[in-house]
Amino acid sequence: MASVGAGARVSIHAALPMTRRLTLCHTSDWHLGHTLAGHGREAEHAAFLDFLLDVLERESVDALLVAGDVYDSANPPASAQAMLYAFLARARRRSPALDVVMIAGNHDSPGRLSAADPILRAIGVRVIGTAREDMLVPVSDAAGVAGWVAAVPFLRPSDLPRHPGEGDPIVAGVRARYRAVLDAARARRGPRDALVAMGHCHMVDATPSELSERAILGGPQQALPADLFGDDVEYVALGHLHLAQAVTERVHYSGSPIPLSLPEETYPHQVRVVRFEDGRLAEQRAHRVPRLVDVHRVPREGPAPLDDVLAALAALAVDADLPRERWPFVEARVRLTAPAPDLRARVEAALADKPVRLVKIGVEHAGAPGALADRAPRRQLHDLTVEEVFREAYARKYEGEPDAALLAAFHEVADAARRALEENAS
Ligand SMILES: [Mn+2]
Repeated sequence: MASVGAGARVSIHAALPMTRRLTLCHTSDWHLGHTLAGHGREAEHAAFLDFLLDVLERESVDALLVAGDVYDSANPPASAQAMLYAFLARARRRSPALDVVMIAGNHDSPGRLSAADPILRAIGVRVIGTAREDMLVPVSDAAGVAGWVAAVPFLRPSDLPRHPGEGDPIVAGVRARYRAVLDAARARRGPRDALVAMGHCHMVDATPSELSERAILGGPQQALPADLFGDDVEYVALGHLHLAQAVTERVHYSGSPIPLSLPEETYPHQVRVVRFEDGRLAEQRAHRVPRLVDVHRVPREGPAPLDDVLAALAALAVDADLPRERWPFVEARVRLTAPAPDLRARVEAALADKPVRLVKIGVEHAGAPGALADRAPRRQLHDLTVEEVFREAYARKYEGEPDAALLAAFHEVADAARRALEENAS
């Protein structure tokens, strides 16, 4: 449905009957089926999809663009597939004219994702898994086709033409792929149709997250320049990076809707609503996704001594009435100055009566890192006794000297190993 109502402004195109309006919603990196240290994310995904349905209806969105990593893995669990199909059916009921365009990301199986395309077309959904498929998708407002989407999925080196032309072969190959689809759109578009591109890739100058995005397309040239898309492309909806960010005024990553790793806890998770008037970009706005499950990194600033961390964990204030699927995720961030074999037990004890889910005990060692061979004075390994090697290894991780009990335990293991070696040799 196009939103041409009482609020419509008189535009400079006075000769035209009314301004042509098209509204897109851009999202990506849902990672349906994701687990965090074994904990499912279904409740968070379900809450996000409810939120998204509200946005689509409230903002009178004409087309939803999902820019890859729909699923977390190439072999998603049945529950994740059921969640996607139920969402598409509900979207169809609530916004009957909605178009949906989905592309495969590097986490998705291209063939598996687009296997459903022939049947999903019947309800206005297009799914593009590989560059071998038709990547040009028209999207409509209430009056008919109002935009053309070059829906290019995540490209693998084998998806690129062999001899694409000048410069880095990967960049030139990706450029050639986009040019072919965009040229087809240029040939078919009406004068007031919007030209839009989608992609799942890493652009130059973009900020990757610490843990949950694999390097893609391989090699140092994996980052692509923003001039990949022509000047007449009014908006580019990208996926892959989980931190929402603008590459240029018109080229955006929507980011993931939920934190997919602990460092993503600080991200302003969002979806973008983008409006066009007569094919030109007119307005874009981010809608923050409410956080259903809290993430507590303790302490937030970084690793601290164990006793401080245990005290902070014990002091965590948590709503006791939350259902289990909303229990906060917790990371303990410990800086060790001496071995602590009972570390996990002590962390778990500090959290014992709290409705939280411990996902990680991060350990930083206070010793002097570096290879043993880098230490002065430089000596050959065969000049050292086994105890000296053990003391050096200890010093890399911890402060001070190993205590007598630890040294005795070390010698017990070392003697047993020596005896076993001698028996083997004889
Ligand atoms: Mn992703």
